[in-house]
Amino acid sequence: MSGNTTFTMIKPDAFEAGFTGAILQKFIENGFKIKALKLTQLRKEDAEAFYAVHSERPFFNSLVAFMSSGPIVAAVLEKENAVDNFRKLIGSTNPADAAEGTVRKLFAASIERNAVHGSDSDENAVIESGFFFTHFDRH
Ligand code: IDP
Ligand code: MG
Repeated sequence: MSGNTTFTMIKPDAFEAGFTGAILQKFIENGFKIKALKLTQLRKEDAEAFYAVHSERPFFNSLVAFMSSGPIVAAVLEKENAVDNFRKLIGSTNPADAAEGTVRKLFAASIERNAVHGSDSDENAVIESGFFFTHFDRH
């Protein structure tokens, strides 16, 4: 059975460009409820930990530098089948491949600076939410 929560970040490119309000509006319009929301900034070591699964990839150092370069907005979102529905809403990792109307198609500049994060599984949604929010915050 699929879960009803996912985790997202509005990444430094989209925050810096002033797209936070428009992106949150997209989430809400598409039926996602905001369960937790936080403006914060990752330190280099936070970004390394968050993206540890990608530590062997050639883009890792650049990704960590980018993700710690400025403010981000972290959120826990609720909808049925949240992980899959949210990944459909944000579109492909590379905005050049993302479908019309998706968040990355609308707001992302490049495969690295791709505006938003979305969890890839229910298990990771829980882990990633816990990275930014305590259990209490999610209720
Ligand atoms: P996802 O965010 O769509 O789940 P992942 O493969 O998990 O994509 O990659 C995590 C993040 O790493 C991406 O969102 C993007 O910011 C960055 N990234 C992924 N692939 C590349 C690449 O080929 N070059 C540069 N950055 C990349
Ligand atoms: Mg991913």
